[in-house]
Amino acid sequence: MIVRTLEECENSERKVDGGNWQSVRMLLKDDNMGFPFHITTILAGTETPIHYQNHLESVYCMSGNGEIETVEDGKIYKIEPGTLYILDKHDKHLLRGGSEDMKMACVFNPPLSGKEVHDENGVYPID
Ligand code: 9YT
Repeated sequence: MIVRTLEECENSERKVDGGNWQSVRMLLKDDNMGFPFHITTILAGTETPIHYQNHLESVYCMSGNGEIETVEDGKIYKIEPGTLYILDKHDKHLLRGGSEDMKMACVFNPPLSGKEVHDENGVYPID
């Protein structure tokens, strides 16, 4: 069994700064669970283009506010505590922080190995 706290992960290499966001990667590929688990903060007032061409991701909002726009159809979805969005079609999107930072719980398939940051197209490489 593995037990980790957010605090100890924040004070380790598991915390990654993506500029508009920070992610604490509490569970990663080398834990051999088949999925990762990240606590991500999306900074207020930011806009981040993301396109996970090599991954599926689900994101649950625990606090804060913001919105997500799917690029293909221009639809905008409000994000607030209790909202789960599921990028089941590798959806290209714009993620916007609102008036407060958003705290999100994120899982990916396949799992991340730990150091990934978005490339110029908002993509993570396949490990
Ligand atoms: C919601 C989202 O994808 N934010 C970017 C960071 C990502 N959650 C990560 O790498 O943990």
